Amino acid sequence: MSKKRVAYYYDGDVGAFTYGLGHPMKPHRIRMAHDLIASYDMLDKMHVLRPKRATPETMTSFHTDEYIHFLSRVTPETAEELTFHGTRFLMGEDNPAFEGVFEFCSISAGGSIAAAQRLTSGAADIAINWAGGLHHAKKREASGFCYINDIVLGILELLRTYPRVLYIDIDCHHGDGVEEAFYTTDRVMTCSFHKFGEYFPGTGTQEDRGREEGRNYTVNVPLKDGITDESFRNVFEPIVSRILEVYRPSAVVLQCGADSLAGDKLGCFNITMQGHAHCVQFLRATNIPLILLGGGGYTTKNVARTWTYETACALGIEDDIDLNLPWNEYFEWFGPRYRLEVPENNMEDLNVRDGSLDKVRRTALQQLAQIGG
Ligand code: VJV
Ligand code: CA
Ligand code: ZN
Repeated sequence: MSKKRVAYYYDGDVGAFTYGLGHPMKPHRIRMAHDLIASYDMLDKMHVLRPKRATPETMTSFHTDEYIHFLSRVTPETAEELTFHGTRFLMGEDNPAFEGVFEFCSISAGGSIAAAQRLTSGAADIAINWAGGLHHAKKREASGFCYINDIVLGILELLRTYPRVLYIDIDCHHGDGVEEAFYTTDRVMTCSFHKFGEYFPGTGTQEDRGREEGRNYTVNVPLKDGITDESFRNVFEPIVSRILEVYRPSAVVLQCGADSLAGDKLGCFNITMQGHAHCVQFLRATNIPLILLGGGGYTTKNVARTWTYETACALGIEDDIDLNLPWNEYFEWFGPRYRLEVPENNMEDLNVRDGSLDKVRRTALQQLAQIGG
């Protein structure tokens, strides 16, 4: 099945929100990606939809009433008072109470919930929300640039129809918020690939593999600096293939955090645009209903490039794409080469030097052998 029905969720307001001067998270990159997607004439090849904003009530299917009540009211002016001087809800430098923070969250969450509904209704094979993927947000607090966990909300929506959902997270950081939400259930398997060792948020060892009914349904793949396309593929493909065999998910949610790309401002991996997009191609080829979400990504022009290319992969038109960028609103940002590429650099791959990559893969596959079926 080569042609797929793709639903693409985008709200034209999202690019105007700002976390504040100097903050690495820039919602503007979503608009840059959208403009590039438009300039490649991809919009008329998919259903382009503006998501309904998520309401406070829908958000409380995961978050506490108290936290949502707080978030829906907080402003830059009232933050000090409403957080009891920064002692509650984990608002601070990583998670500032910026102007319009709740509206931003409701766009992000609204997109992921709508994407889930588009799959369960059978109206799409693949649904995309580049404004989603905010995997650190917790039930009762913000964390790591994330306030509302749109991923958990989207998965909960999928679980109303599907028996089993697979969540895969290729952001450079550990997908701790999603892992925690489904740690004790076998109806969601979570699998995060991430940098581990003196790195935010500090969780995600292979010892953490779920509890009770969820035992073995949490898969962590801790990695070291400098992982290349080849090394990444050497863990991603065998682990995800085995998961698909033993778990047989009804739907897959892929968090496409772009801070795993080479040259990212906060990331430390050496993955190219093609290597990153290979994960999308690999999951698309399984013919399982698929949601693609954004996430991290701090070298904004590379984020825009990669999410554009991954949109083309969802459509199955990546081989027809001209890697010389077409004229677009932000063309000058993409110099000096003006190409759709994120090349690798010369950093050392610390995962192969000491055989840690093989060890991590072996441990993950051993864990998956414990799953009956
Ligand atoms: O490492 C941390 C936490 C600190 C305390 C807060 N200071 C600001 C930084 C160190 C321990 N936080 C990480 C959070 C990373 C979140 C990643 C999110 C995702 O990609 O996984 C999904 C969207 C961190 N790393 C870098 C920064 N914070 C950082 C925050 C800033 C900043 C520079 C760096 C906030 C404001 C400003 N500069 C002006
Ligand atoms: Ca990850
Ligand atoms: Zn990240």
